[in-house]
Amino acid sequence: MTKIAFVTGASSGIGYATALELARQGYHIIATGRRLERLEQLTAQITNVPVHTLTFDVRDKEAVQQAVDSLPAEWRQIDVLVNNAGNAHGLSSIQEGDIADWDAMIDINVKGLLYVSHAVLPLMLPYKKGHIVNIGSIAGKEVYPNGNVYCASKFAVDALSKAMRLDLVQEGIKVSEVNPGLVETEFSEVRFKGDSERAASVYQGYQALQAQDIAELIGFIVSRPAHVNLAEVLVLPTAQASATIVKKNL
Ligand code: NDP
Ligand code: 8X3
Repeated sequence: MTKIAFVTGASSGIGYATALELARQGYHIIATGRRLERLEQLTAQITNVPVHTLTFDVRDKEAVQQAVDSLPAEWRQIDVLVNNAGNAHGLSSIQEGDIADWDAMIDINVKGLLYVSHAVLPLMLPYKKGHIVNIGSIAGKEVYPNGNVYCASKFAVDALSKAMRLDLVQEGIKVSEVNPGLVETEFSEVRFKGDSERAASVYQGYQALQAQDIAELIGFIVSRPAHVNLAEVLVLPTAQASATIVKKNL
């Protein structure tokens, strides 16, 4: 029987690796992001199952709805939604923060997750089954200096994941939350606005998690038996003990 996974932020990092991992498990993949060329690169790598790409900005609620409405009939019974699209923008104290960065983080990480869930849920509810996996962060469990609004956005993802689990339990839909620590992706490139040297320094002196580590965890979560829900997982590099304590050999 066909299984379909809808992955946001599949053009990079955790989302890209997750799309590959779920394809490996036999899921037909709906891969979404803004960068079409990256989604085409992903599609070219997946040869065992069909891939359907959708390009939209999760901040644009009409575009999100139009993209989901555009799905052909054979792509409309969605089994798994991975709400992964998101980023940090800047790392500044609250008094020096850039309002445009704050808007981006709240609009993408919080409102974008809501818009996508709102559009996709009607494609799950009639079947009384389905699985939503929200990508939170250790930043949604602990605040750290200068993390303020990014942390707030991920605390919101934590609250929404718990709330979605409460609201959807009677509908037979599982909600899981994966909270990674430091994962080496384009995350820091985006946070530091293309400053590659600063971005690379975040991952120096220890073995950071790789996108594949998170993808395998998501693959494990969605492959549990129907009666098992791994509701929340905090996954850290071995060298990381908290949001601020990392054992580095520099
Ligand atoms: P990347 O920067 O590598 O990937 C981010 C993905 O999100 C891209 O595919 C990007 O696609 C998509 N995205 C960003 N903004 C938008 C938007 N406005 N509309 C649609 N898609 C968007 O970072 P990661 O893979 O590391 O991040 C994935 C998730 O993991 C995020 O939610 C992040 O907060 C979380 N996370 C990351 C950690 C880390 O250390 N890396 C740790 C904990 C959580 P495109 O640009 O093509 O639109
Ligand atoms: C990303 C991990 O510690 O940079 O959510 O906030 S961290």
